[in-house]
Amino acid sequence: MSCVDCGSSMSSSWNYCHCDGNAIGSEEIEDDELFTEEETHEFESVLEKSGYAEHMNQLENTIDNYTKIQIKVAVSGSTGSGKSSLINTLRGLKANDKGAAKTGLVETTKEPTCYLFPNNQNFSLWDLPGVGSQNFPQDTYLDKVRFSDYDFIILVSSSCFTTEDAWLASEIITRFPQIKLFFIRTKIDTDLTNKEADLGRTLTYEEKVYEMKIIKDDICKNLAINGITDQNIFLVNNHKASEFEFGQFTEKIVIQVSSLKQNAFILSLDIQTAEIVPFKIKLLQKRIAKVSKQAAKAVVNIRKITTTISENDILNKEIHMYMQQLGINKQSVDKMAKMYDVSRSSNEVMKAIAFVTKRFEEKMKELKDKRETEKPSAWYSLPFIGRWMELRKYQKESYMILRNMLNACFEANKIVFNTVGQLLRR
Ligand SMILES: Nc1nc2c(ncn2[C@@H]2O[C@H](COP(=O)(O)OP(=O)(O)OP(=O)(O)O)[C@@H](O)[C@H]2O)c(=O)[nH]1
Ligand SMILES: [Mg+2]
Repeated sequence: MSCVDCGSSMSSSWNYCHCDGNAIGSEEIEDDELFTEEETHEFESVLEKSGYAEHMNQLENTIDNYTKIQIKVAVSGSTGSGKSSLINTLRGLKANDKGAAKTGLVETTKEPTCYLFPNNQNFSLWDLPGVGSQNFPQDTYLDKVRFSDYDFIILVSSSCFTTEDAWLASEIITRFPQIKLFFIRTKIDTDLTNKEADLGRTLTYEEKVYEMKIIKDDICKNLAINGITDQNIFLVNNHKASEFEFGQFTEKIVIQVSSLKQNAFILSLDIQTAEIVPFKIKLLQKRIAKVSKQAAKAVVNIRKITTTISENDILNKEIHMYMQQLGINKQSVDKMAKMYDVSRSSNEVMKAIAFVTKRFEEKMKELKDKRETEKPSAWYSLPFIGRWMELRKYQKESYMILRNMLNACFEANKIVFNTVGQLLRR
């Protein structure tokens, strides 16, 4: 894989590239991130027009608008190819988890079934029966599944492309050229195990890479026969997202999904891959300026209207989002261990989580004590320049807390990843 910032290739997908792009930074806050004079004027006129509570609601909606964007993904392919298993892995679930898609050796997906992402109900994955299955014959397939409704389509196969797969791929490309198509070849683990059984020995790393190349070349050749070139093809093991090309697959979706939906996709994915985490960090970092402005607005108003969201609520919610997005809590670590099939949390991981939690409690307590001892904001009675400067002062305080906490979560995330990486290499 290569770094999203510097482009250099990384030897292991379980370590971050330590180029400057990934660093969150701890120096002074850039002036263009702080309240401008115009924004202060705007804030005042909005307060007059819609009132404080309404304005805070609107702000929250704007900051979290990624959860309002609809993303619909179709997953199709022949019976037993691993569609439902792939959907589970993308949703960060194992087949025996609550709410997971049913998987099995006999035909299980008979009707299109919708699965929502746990932290974004507007992001849906559709498990579609394959072409030629009982209720979905080839001649009515396209009318029945209505591919035009989807943002992208994933075609799953577990062996050589069937004639139905090839037909479907060329129909999609001809009829819906605007929709991105991804080809997923599952069960690579089984192919390699079979090869080892044939040879009567374990394959070396280089031999595995060579076998994977043969499989990929074969898919390319089959697609090319049907006039399909230059496609997104990824080889995966649905049971272990850490193996083969699962991470590259998620990264490619991020790159190819329209920019409007990109943020929604990144923040909704509840699976930690080394490819996705740097995207998550960049997005969370970008939110700091907006969220710290919201927090500052809460401070200057809190003594006027007490029924609405406070500075403390805003920071609390945002920092919990960092922890959830970067997997810094016991629940996420357990989930990651389960997904990657490694023994549960090492001491080092637990220490990293405890460190973040402790720092979070300390920071919030410091802020609470500060607010309790300082004079109530006389914001409304200050001259304009005073109101502007006060907003900036409060914003800087929450900005520093958020940046500090994002840094702490980033460091803890590196420890989690490196630990999982080491366990996987054993
Ligand atoms: N080893 C291995 N087994 C897999 C993989 N993907 C799926 N399986 C297994 O293959 C079987 C079929 O997987 P499903 O996900 O149910 O396949 P499907 O395409 O949804 O099947 P239908 O719903 O019947 O069309 C299950 O036993 C899975 O555990 C994989 O990448 N590797
Ligand atoms: Mg299924």
